[in-house]
Amino acid sequence: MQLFTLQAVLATSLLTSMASAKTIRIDVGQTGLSFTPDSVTAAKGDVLEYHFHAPLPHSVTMGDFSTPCNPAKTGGFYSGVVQTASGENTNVFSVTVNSTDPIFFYCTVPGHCPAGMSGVVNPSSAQTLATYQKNSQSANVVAPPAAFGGTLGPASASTSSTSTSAGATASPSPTNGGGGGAYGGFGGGSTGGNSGSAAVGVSFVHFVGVLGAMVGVAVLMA
Ligand SMILES: *[C@@H]1O[C@H](CO)[C@@H](O)[C@H](O)[C@H]1NC(C)=O
Ligand SMILES: [Cu+2]
Repeated sequence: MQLFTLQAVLATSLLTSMASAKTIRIDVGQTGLSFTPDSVTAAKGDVLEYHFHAPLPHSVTMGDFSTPCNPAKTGGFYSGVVQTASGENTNVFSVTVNSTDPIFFYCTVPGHCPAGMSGVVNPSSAQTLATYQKNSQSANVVAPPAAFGGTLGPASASTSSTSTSAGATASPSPTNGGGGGAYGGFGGGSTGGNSGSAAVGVSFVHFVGVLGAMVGVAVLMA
């Protein structure tokens, strides 16, 4: 009886640990040729969710620090070019973060990456966005042949327009007067996200501990 209770407690905390992956919203082309925010901290398992805005076509693809505006030589992702008629696109591009190594990303539409349309996940002191963008200014822009490495589809409930930026999408023009306020709010959230990544780290340790305990219980029951 006690073992079953213990199992229930362990299973619950296991689920709690696994639910701590974050969805990180990044707006694409909402404020000119830029990603907002253009620098984020993410843990393994977190999901980057790119939200595209009118009027210009944009894309997002993973690059390498050493070759700005060119696709990553191994792995990565590419959304394909996304055209948005007005406001915010109903589809978002979602990609899972698989490690805490720096991930540079940029827009493949001609001219955009050299103009500074790039960003980074988990920058390091050796690989900064400032250096990447400086080296991008004279780079040739290359796009992967086809979309891969993520999914293009409706946003998750937590970041959908209706729940976080109804004012921005209801606006018929992409001038984003209202959006500024909504995304100011998001900026605060992203700070929370940074401290959240520490929490995810703790959760992972917790998760490993829980796994160990479950193995112990299985041994006891055998
Ligand atoms: C993470 O792994 C998945 C599955 O292999 C892949 O599709 C995705 O592109 C990877 N994410 C990154 C940031 O490379
Ligand atoms: Cu672009």
